Amino acid sequence: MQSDAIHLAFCFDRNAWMQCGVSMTSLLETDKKSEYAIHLVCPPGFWRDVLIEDMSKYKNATLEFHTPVEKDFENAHTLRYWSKAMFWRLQLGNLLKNLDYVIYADNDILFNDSLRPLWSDVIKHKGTELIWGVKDNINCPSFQKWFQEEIINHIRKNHMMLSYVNSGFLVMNLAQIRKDKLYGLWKDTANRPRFFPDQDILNMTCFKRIKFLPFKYNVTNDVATCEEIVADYLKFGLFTEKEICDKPVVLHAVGSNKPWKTRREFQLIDYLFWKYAKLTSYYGILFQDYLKCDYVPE
Ligand SMILES: [Mn+2]
Repeated sequence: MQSDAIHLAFCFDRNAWMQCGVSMTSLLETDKKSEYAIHLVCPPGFWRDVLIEDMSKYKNATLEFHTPVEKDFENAHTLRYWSKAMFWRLQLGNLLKNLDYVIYADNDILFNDSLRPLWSDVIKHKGTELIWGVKDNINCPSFQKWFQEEIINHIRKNHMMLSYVNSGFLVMNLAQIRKDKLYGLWKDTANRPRFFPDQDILNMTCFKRIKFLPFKYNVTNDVATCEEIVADYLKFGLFTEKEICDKPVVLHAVGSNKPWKTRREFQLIDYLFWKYAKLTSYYGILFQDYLKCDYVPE
């Protein structure tokens, strides 16, 4: 592996290892030239062997497994369909002690272009921002109407309007996170009830020390179905029209409408998910589960 490898991390428990495999497949099928050092934070289990075997055909990538310290988030607050694995991203500074930066991606992300340009920006960057991320659609009034007033008040109260980022795709400045000893704070406050647990923690503790990424690094599935959100993005200056129309690098299936469990007319993200799922050794299991699912969005 060349020293200029792009360092990328995923975190998952036994419920999401197949989705992580599909996400990695999408990246390595899309970019066969760049070298990737992929860090997988997950408990030990048979999935490690399956992923190693499946990914062995990609000579431009190495996989390294890291076991999360699960007890640190045993009492952490979760809600909706989220698992405690969402907090493991907060451990990357400790687990990847030799790295100054890492790109973190959720398992519900599909890649549509190389991460090389982003990583080139990362390695020449001199700033002390703690995280880099894309502004979240929660910043948009037309999106907020779907949430309880409480969430909006919570964001307003914490002065996060128009600067709240989505935590599904991040560049993390691990050196600065270690230097500022943020892990202790993150761990100790994770048991407090929050609307978007790990995402709120990151936004509140990194506030004003966040570098905003272009929209193409976190294109959420609601953009394809809700034109009000796009109108708000432009109206409130979150993104320019050109940014919104740029070729997506990262597509993110936010909310409960996941490509592997939602019966609906296909969007680009669903197409990409099944296109790459088909190249994995567990496609049959994914597709059987999909046929059994009965979730149809309104
Ligand atoms: Mn996600």
